[in-house]
Amino acid sequence: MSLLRAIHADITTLDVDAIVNAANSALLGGGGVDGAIHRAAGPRLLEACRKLGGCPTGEARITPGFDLPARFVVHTVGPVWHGGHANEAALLAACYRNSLQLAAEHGVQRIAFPAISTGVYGYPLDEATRIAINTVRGVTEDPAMPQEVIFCCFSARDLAMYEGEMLAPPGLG
Ligand code: AR6
Repeated sequence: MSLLRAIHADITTLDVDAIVNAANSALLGGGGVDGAIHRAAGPRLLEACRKLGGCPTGEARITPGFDLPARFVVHTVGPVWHGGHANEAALLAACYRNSLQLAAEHGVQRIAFPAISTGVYGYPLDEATRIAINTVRGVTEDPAMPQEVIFCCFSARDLAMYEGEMLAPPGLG
């Protein structure tokens, strides 16, 4: 079982083995956390992403972190919120699961996630937070998974939501 914690920070500043990018399926940059990661990693990140040829929703790809303190960036593509009946929950859970799997294959021990899909993609924060925590808890029962998973919240409101959900009994809600 990994250590899970939530912090309030800019994910581009974290000195961890891998940070996760909430990307789009082109993997060619964008706004939000994606834009911040590309700015901080430098232009070599875009070059590396071009070679990946995109990524379907729910899947993950990995690149070096280049100028970031983090050694790797795991790029995953969250679902756009369409009201909850377009497989959004399963796709969001797949983002967390596939990102952790890919990170583990690269020897990552400490990994930080942003709140995938809860910005531009419009996923309601409470539901997205529950999926993030429950999926990570389930996956990291496997000892081959990263030892420490950090939920990197970009606002005090997001941090309060994560802290509340982490204290709630697993599986409820
Ligand atoms: N560190 C940590 N979290 C951040 C940072 C940061 N530096 N900047 C923003 N966030 P979003 P999405 C938070 O919109 O909803 C992009 O254009 C933000 O407050 O970045 O998955 C992509 O290219 C929010 O909590 O990602 C896609 O087109 C969370 O990161 C699209 O947006 C996710 O918000 C993906 O949308």
